[in-house]
Amino acid sequence: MAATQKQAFATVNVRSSFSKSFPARGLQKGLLQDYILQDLKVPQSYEVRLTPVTIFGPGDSATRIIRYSQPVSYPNPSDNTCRFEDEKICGFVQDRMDNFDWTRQNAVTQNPKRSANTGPSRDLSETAEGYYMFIEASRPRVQGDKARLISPLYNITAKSPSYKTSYCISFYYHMYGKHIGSLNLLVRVRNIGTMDTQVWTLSGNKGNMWRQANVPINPSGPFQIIFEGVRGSGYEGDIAIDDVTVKKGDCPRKLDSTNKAVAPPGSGASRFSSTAACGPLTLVLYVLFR
Ligand SMILES: [Ca+2]
Ligand SMILES: [Ca+2]
Repeated sequence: MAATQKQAFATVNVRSSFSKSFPARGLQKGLLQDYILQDLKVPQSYEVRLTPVTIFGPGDSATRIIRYSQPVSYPNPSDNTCRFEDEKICGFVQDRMDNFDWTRQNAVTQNPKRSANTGPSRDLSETAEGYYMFIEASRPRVQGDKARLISPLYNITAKSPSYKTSYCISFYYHMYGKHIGSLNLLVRVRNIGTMDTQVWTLSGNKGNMWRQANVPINPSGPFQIIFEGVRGSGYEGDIAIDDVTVKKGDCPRKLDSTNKAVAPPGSGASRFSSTAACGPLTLVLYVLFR
């Protein structure tokens, strides 16, 4: 088949449907292509059908239902802090590809039989009502189990593929207990395919207190942040987070020896993920040519 003749049609069903065709240029085997549909305005599910068209006619169609995620106005990309006080947790969602989930809790809803000597007694606000997110290290968890919490999509517009914008991710963590594992911060950039890059990591007992981390990132396109809690060697290993801020611009210039940047976004240490989460008004259609 002549690659230059290929086209792909996307059909989008809302109440009515419309189709768009776009030339599939530069196709290579194994390379992921993406195409952004920007005229979707109804917040519901979409049925997307993709049909390759060659000089010999249309090929087999692939159809998939893509659900619209709940619009969130908070946090927004400019300056907002998620304190996890609302049960919608600012649009953060649990990863389903990991081993367990983060738990939302406050001093009132804490299990009275919870393990001593680990986890926070209150959230960052020091009130009994204030919520935080944490990973519970008690059974049935085993060493190495991971729980990921994924942020909404921060929809920045890249002016060119090489254009990068500075953001500062600030958050508070509580890592108290003799069996504390690791807390990792990943950035998932959506430009060419989807790539997860670890931008920060911390391991081990840091004492019974909330500490702040400021992590600079330079994403080259729309991005999500992911908190990954890793269960350590035993049950005294609860890890909690609170007050997450994603702010455009550089991080405040203060030295924090607990911060440990491990890799800038886009450089190595990548993990592929196929999770399909949509921004409010943009649907990214991936086309994998085989
Ligand atoms: Ca809180
Ligand atoms: Ca999970």
